[in-house]
Amino acid sequence: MKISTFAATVALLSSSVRASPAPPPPPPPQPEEQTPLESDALADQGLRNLRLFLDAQRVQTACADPPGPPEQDAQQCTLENAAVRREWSALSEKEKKEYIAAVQCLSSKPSQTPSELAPGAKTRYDDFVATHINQTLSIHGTGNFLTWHRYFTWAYEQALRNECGYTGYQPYYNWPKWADDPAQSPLFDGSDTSISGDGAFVAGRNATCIPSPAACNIILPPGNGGGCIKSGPFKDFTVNLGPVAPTASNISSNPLPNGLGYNPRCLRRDISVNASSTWTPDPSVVDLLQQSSTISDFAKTLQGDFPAGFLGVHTGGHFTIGADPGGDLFASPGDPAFYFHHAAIDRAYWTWQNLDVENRMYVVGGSLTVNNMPPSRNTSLEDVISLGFVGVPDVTIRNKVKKWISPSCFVYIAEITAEAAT
Ligand SMILES: *[C@@H]1O[C@H](CO)[C@@H](O)[C@H](O)[C@H]1NC(C)=O
Ligand SMILES: *[C@@H]1O[C@H](CO)[C@@H](O)[C@H](O)[C@H]1NC(C)=O
Ligand SMILES: *[C@@H]1O[C@H](CO)[C@@H](O)[C@H](O)[C@H]1NC(C)=O
Ligand SMILES: *[C@@H]1O[C@H](CO)[C@@H](O)[C@H](O)[C@H]1NC(C)=O
Ligand SMILES: *[C@@H]1O[C@H](CO)[C@@H](O)[C@H](O)[C@H]1NC(C)=O
Ligand SMILES: [Cu+2]
Repeated sequence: MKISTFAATVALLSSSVRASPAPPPPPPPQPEEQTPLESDALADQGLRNLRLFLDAQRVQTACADPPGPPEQDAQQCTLENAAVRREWSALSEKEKKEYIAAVQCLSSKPSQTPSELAPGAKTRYDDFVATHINQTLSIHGTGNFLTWHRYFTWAYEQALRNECGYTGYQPYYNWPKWADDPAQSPLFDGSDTSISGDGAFVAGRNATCIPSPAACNIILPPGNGGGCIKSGPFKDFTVNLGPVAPTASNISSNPLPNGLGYNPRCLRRDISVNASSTWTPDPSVVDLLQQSSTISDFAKTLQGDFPAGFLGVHTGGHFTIGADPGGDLFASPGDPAFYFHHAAIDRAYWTWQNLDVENRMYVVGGSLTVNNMPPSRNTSLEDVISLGFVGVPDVTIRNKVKKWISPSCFVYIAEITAEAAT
């Protein structure tokens, strides 16, 4: 079947309805002090729960006589030896620059994807984009969405470390903290310790309609960008793959219908205060974490219900970045910002699991097809996640739901009060 037929069911597709006004005046400066976020408090609560759970498990293991089969994973990975993923603003200037240099390194190394499968995959960075494009319609709105993206983000972190000498872990972008003004966040402020900022302003653009112009249930007005990013470390970054389902207009189309052909172009962004302030402020994340009683509820609330006019935190975060390839469901990992957003998605999943460790560890919900269209069997813990030419071993979902398992052994720490030392 053609991608475009499927893509019609995937509501990141959208288009144009209204002409945009001139860009608004610059926003007032952010207050220096921020009140603690309730969503961060829930993450901390989750971490305390996890510690208690692991301590209890350790006691049980120690008391077992004769010892039962060793809980190998728990022994290999503890809270003490887990990797710590931090918010970008908690990294020092040196750590930020090391991360940025590693991404640039990955995007200068040769691809491992056979060129007959993806002629547009030129770099190691592109191997990740190609895999995501290739599997888009079996990893979104499906039961493996959370675990697939957990493994994908981990694999990227490993490539930065093992192939490009990065010594830290994948940082995340804490949506609510910057929801009022993402372009002023340390991640997107355009400085040399950011991952570059907004695109150049392109006038005369239409709003984005979701799920489609015919069903304009959610309207996202154009932001202050839309064009190529103007400054910062990724100013000269080249996007090679896609588009497949672009929401930005005026992008040269890919030579191949599957989006895997070679289509070099600039990285464009359209940072959207409308998307972030409407869909990712603290109460939205708190609701997601507190009101989702099952894994299916959680995944559904996270990914939105477009016919009902609900964009959700996941798509809201993608459209906070926007433009090309950020606003393209298939090609979005072509913007390095993707991994910060998806680390935050994974942190939300991790937090939700930790809020009820015993009941939320080995659960999976959803089917094999996008929003179960056409109907398919339910996802199973034994289903395999394969990341193609990203080059990591195939794993079962069972292996990824348990987050402290080796090799993906990590915790998220907010460090909301940490002062970034330089
Ligand atoms: C795309 O997926 C197919 C089916 O799983 C696989 O055979 C192929 O190698 C993949 N291509 C890329 C570029 O990963
Ligand atoms: C905006 O939408 C109008 C009406 O659908 C269309 O004619 C026009 O080409 C669009 N403009 C852009 C820049 O996409
Ligand atoms: C569209 O792209 C062309 C060529 O890159 C450029 O000259 C033109 O200004 C762009 N128009 C808009 C509305 O972005
Ligand atoms: C976002 O844009 C929509 C559509 O233009 C508008 O109705 C809404 O008020 C905007 N929200 C914010 C917070 O700017
Ligand atoms: C999938 O799981 C749901 C929820 O547990 C259940 O209601 C449904 O019948 C299952 N579907 C199939 C095809 O087994
Ligand atoms: Cu994705």
